[in-house]
This record gives sequence, structure tokens and C-alpha cells, in this order.
Amino acid sequence: MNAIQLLVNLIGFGLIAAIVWWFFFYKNQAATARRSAGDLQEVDITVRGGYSPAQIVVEAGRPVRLHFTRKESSACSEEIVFPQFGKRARLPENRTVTLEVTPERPGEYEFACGMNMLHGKLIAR
Ligand SMILES: [Cu+2]
Repeated sequence: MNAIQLLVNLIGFGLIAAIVWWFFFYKNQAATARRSAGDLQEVDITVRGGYSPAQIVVEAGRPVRLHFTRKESSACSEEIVFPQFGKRARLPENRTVTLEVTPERPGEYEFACGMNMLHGKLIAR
């Protein structure tokens, strides 16, 4: 193996490591919902090729307001679905749409795009 081959291999491994980090670690960092007036919990979520944050830690038994702002025109993310709460909404581009759900018990409550391709979840504790 000459120096160029070694360099190409190193760059390749570096890219693989970066991709693995991006998909499995970076997006998995959970955010915590902020508490506001009364019992409310709120969180702002940006929709662009996915949900950011995609994992949100909330307190069980209190209403959670999720403010979704879709910053892309891709049809994939134009709908948001909360199957466990039977809720869905359209997300117009560059507008903030608020959904309120109450995870009654600790557990994981998933949300996804209308085609079930993009995923996120509430982690109720
Ligand atoms: Cu989709």
C-alpha cells in the first residue's frame, strides 16, 4: 500500500465514522422540553430532512406543546403524525404549527411524517 492508497483509506474511514456519528449519535441527543406557565411543557422542533430535536424528554401526565416549523419544501415532511394520540397535522412551509398532546404514562411516544419515513419521539418520564 503506497501513501496515496493509505490516505484514501484513511479519508474513507473518516467519512464512515462521521456518517455513523451523524446518524446514530448526533440525532439521538435528546432535548428536554421547557416548562412554561401552569403545567405546560413546550418544545420547538425544526423540520428539515428530519426532526431537530428528534428526541424530547418530557414529564408524564402533563400537556406538551410541540411547535413544529418546517423549513423545507420536500413533500415528505408536509404531514406530522402522532399515532398513539390519533393526531395528525399539515405543516406548511416556514410556518409554525402547534400540536398539543399529553403522554399520560411514562414511555415512548413516537411521531413521524405521513409516510412513516422521518421519525422522532417523546420520552415521557
Ligand atoms: Cu415522509
